[in-house]
Amino acid sequence: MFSLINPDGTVRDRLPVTLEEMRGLYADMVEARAYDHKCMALQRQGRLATYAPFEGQEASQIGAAAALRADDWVAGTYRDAALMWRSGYPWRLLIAGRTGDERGGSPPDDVNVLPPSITVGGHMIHAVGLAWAEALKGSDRVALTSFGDGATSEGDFHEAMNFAAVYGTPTVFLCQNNGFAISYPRSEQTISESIAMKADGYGMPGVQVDGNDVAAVLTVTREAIDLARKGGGPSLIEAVTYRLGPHTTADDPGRYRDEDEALAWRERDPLQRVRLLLERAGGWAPDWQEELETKATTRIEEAVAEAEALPEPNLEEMFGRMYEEPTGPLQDQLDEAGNE
Ligand SMILES: Cc1ncc(C[n+]2csc(CCOP(=O)(O)OP(=O)(O)O)c2C)c(N)n1
Repeated sequence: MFSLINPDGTVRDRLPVTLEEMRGLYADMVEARAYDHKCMALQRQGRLATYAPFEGQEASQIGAAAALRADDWVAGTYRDAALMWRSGYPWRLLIAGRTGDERGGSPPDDVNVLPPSITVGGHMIHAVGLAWAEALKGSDRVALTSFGDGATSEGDFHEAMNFAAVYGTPTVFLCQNNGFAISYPRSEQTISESIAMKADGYGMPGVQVDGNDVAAVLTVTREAIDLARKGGGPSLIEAVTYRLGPHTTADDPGRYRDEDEALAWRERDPLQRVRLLLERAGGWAPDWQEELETKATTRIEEAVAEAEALPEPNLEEMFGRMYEEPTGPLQDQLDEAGNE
């Protein structure tokens, strides 16, 4: 498994970024965690619908996003808010989406990030299509698709991987292996020794990386993107990480996993190791931490206020996002809803 930063903050090899860039990645992870904690609290207050926390997976998401170009495509899941935000999707729309507001699913036109996929695996196909379209148009954009370990047992994973490999589409498959698909452990999900090795069967490179190591994730994602951008086709990355929280706010992980395991993974916290690294390099101080947390909280609070201040959506907005022109059955449903 490829890694660069040890849990104690010592470094194994040359880092792919400067100290200042590492401070930036750390700041992003702090902001992402602030968002995650805030959303858990909002859901408990009844202000958000079900929420899927990503605590513990910040390095996988921020590291991968940092390797992308602003105009590349991103197709992720309900658990990928940090990846999506770092790729341009505003917090306020992610929050709005979680309140059930359809407008949360429409990012600004210049943001090439799809709304989060709730359908496990379905968006991998979209990412392959986007990448193929870019290749056919002669652009050098790539598409990165992120998904969980459980999603690799979906038919869509096979179809997407096979098509991408056969047509050499510039797609980067990022599997965040966080140990579980709801209550189903990774060891029972697939008997393959690793998820990365599944790449062999499709004829593409596969790499396993420490998903709690932001520098390592950035390095392997950058390599996969460089390869795709210069016409070398798709790759599969398995970022080995752990979901510290529940599957969603509707889940109780105490029923299917030993909480000592979660505690052990807290020792491998992706933020802590970068903090320790920065501290060793003279790039961290308690007042800077405080400043980061204050800034992050302010930004998230502003995003919540903006999402909650959106005027009530109208019925047309609920129906109008799927097709250019409404289909007959959709129009009937709209008419019926309007008459209620
Ligand atoms: C096609 C499909 N089947 C089942 C579900 C219900 N479901 C939601 S999340 C989930 C588990 C996904 O696990 P994994 O891919 O490992 O991602 P994680 O939630 O751990 O990030 C399932 C089965 C769904 N949303 N879509």
